[in-house]
Amino acid sequence: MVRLVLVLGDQLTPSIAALRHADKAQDLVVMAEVATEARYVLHHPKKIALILAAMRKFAGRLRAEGWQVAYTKLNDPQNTGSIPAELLRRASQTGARRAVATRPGEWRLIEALETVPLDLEMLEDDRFLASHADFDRWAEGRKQLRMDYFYREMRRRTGLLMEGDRPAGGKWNFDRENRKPARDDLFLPAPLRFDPDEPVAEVLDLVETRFGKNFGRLHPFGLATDAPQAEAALAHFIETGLPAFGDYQDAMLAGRPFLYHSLISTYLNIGLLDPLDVCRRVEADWKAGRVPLNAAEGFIRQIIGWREFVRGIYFREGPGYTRRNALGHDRDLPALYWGAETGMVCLREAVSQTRDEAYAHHIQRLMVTGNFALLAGIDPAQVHEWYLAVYADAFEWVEAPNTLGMSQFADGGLFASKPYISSGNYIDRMSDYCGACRYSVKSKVGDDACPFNLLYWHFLSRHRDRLEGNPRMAQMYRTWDRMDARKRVAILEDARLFLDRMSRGETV
Ligand code: FAD
Ligand code: DLZ
Ligand code: SF4
Repeated sequence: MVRLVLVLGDQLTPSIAALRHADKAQDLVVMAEVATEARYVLHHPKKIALILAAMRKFAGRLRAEGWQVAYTKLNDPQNTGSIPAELLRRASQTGARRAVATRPGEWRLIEALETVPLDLEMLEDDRFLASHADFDRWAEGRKQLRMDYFYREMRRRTGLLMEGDRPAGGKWNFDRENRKPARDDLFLPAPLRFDPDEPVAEVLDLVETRFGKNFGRLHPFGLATDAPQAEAALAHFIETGLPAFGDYQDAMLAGRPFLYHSLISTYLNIGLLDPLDVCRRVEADWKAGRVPLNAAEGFIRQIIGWREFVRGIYFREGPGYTRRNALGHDRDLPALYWGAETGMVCLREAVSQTRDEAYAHHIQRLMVTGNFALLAGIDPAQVHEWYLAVYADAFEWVEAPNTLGMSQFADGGLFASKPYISSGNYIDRMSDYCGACRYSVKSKVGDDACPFNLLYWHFLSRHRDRLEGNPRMAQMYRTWDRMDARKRVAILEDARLFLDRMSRGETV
């Protein structure tokens, strides 16, 4: 009897587990564009368009390879609006009682599928280097979960950048060489863009009509929507961006959203590129002398280290992870995150490019939007929803640990040894934002003081009980304690006034 094979919008890999275990001759692939997936957060229109366009092209590819595909378009009058209901509709149409799926990347959907009254086999998503069991084995019994040690295991296991059992170049990590601020006279490569072809243009019209009011600009749309395009984007990055990736990984420049970043997270996360294959290509370029070791190592670490590590955390911690709020933060996310006016140039830059591109690079996410939310005490659940909605690469397995764990310390430091906070000084060092800002990064107190400077001390002061015992924070508390007592009072008062103004909806 026919069996249904569910393929989701971020499972667009021909060798995905469910397809590998299916029989082309008799099974029916089920793919569905559904309102619940588009609406569980208010996704950026570019993200919705990318996923729907890539799904349609992938279904076409499967058909060309001989699969039977039952594909539901979003505006199909028969569309039931959710993945479980679409599976059931196809089951009743075909008489199928059995289905096979690859485990989704969000607990929400895993739990929804578990309630479907079909004999549904859920296979592990093995497009990753570390299985859930591998990660749990590694994590078991460790007092602290630190990415660095996990990463070494991944290097040993894959043999990437290894010389025998030693790391190439004698060091596991070249991060110290990766912290150059960018200068605006640098030659910056432009990412490869793709003109919308017919299926993409059709989806863009649909998304404009249905989701045009969501935060984010749909046009111009130049993302890759199939594997050959994603391959071309990767090849372009390796040639033009990778050699300087390491040096300028943490840099930020106004009006230059991409710098030397790869922009491949979205393609990896929806299955158009394979992570190990990407890393092998980068390693080959290093071996051929086209790319320096600090660039190759820095890049490979993000993929076989951070990407695998955060996924391990998400699935190990279970569905409750997204509700954590260890610091008890409860302020509402200010309207400036949705594009309302702000005098803070760093935030204006990060948010406006997010609106235009559904993209911001790591340091903008961590040290600008994330840092500000943490210092200002924003409810982490609202911060999490924002990141999940606005970035094209956002799926909960990767977004939640980055946002709630790394950026907001909402899990109490499960894998971050201290909160990622900084005053305006760090942003000034790594960017060209502060010169054009209405606030002064050099002022520590007063009306023109950079809000990051005020809020930095406010954060440390209000969380003293929890944080001062942390050896990595001791120096910060010593500096605070040495400050003139009147200055400390003035800083805290100015920070409080700033937060009150922001919460009243005034432009800050
Ligand atoms: P590059 O800078 O070129 O890096 C290369 C690749 O390494 C990326 O494509 C990505 O696959 C991987 N990578 C780098 N850092 C991380 C990381 N911390 N975790 C996982 N993979 C990483 N990444 C997502 O893919 N989806 C998210 O929803 C997401 N949310 C984030 C939220 C916050 C608050 C923070 C601080 C980081 C988040 N990241 C997320 C990680 C990182 O910011 C993005 O992967 C990166 O900016 C994507 O751009 P890129 O492809 O140009 O990356
Ligand atoms: C994000 C997304 C969107 C917007 N739309 C769909 C869809 O219509 N159909 C689908 O199968 N998947 C979609 N997705 C991706 C899912 O939300 C994703 O598979 C889950 O969040 C698990 O990672
Ligand atoms: Fe951001 Fe402060 Fe610099 Fe302004 S002065 S851009 S608020 S860090």
